[in-house]
Amino acid sequence: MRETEGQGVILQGIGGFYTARDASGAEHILRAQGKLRRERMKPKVGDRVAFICGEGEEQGWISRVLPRKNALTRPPVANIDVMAVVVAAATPQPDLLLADRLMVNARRAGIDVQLVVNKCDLDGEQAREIARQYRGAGPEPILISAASGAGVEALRARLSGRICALAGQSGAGKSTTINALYGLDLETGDLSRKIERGRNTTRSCRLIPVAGGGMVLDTPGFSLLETDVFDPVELKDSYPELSALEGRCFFQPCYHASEPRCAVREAVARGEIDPRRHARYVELLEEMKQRWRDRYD
Ligand SMILES: Nc1nc2c(ncn2[C@@H]2O[C@H](COP(=O)(O)OP(=O)(O)OP(=O)(O)O)[C@@H](O)[C@H]2O)c(=O)[nH]1
Ligand SMILES: [Mg+2]
Ligand SMILES: [Zn+2]
Repeated sequence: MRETEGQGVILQGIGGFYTARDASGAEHILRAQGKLRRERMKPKVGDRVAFICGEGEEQGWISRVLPRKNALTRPPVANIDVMAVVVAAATPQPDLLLADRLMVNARRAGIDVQLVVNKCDLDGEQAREIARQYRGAGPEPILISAASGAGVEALRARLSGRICALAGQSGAGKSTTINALYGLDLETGDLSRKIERGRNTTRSCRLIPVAGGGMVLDTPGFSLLETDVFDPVELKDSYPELSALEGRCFFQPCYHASEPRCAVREAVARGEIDPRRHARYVELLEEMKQRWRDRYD
């Protein structure tokens, strides 16, 4: 039997079936070869893969996952240039600790982070308040209303030509934002329906090629997220506004939590770093210390 070999990017993976798009734009339905499963190499959306298709066969096989630039477990995606962390100004109440966790995981994976505050039409004051908390914490937050279109142009410019994943709480408006950005028609759902069904409207990750050579990745929201386990002293390295003061504390290394003569705590006291963002950092730090101690249990 003749076989053809190809390479492509995984757009979606559901129930062990993957859709990959090759350079010509053709899509292929693939399954993972047994050897990948034995190696516990589970392909992720965004992976570049090599595949084999038997002549006349509808479905091919993924033979190899090409080296990854980066990868995340939640959401389970690979080779992302930028992660847009989407929070709603209202409805649902923004969970900024969840947003911080997403940012930490992305930064540790070497992925750029862009905070997007959506639903500004519902509560503009709250949206600006959230943006203030992230002063110095990476690029300026982008405030949008996916419903009215306000700010969407600025976000489109920021994501242009890159592979961008939107991640965040269920109901924050990730799918609605992608629809507004690119004139698409992804399924969206109001909060009462989500609660009724007890789950997300978007149920799997999906990578969508868009005009201008970029790709956008819609992900299911979640309400709980654990940060990966790592040495707690590294946590501060994922907070740009803390890293900016690195080396200026009396104690070295400094956790920037309760140490005396800590440059970060002094910046918080002067109002240069937001106290709520710092308090959430301390909360994650305590959690990470606990999990680091328990890591062999
Ligand atoms: N008022 C207002 N409502 C919005 C806005 N953006 C989204 N919504 C609404 O918020 C609800 C949730 O939007 P979705 O796009 O489904 O949210 P999601 O983040 O994709 O949710 P999951 O797929 O469950 O993770 C829908 O009813 C949207 O119409 C906005 O800017 N303003
Ligand atoms: Mg969605
Ligand atoms: Zn310090």
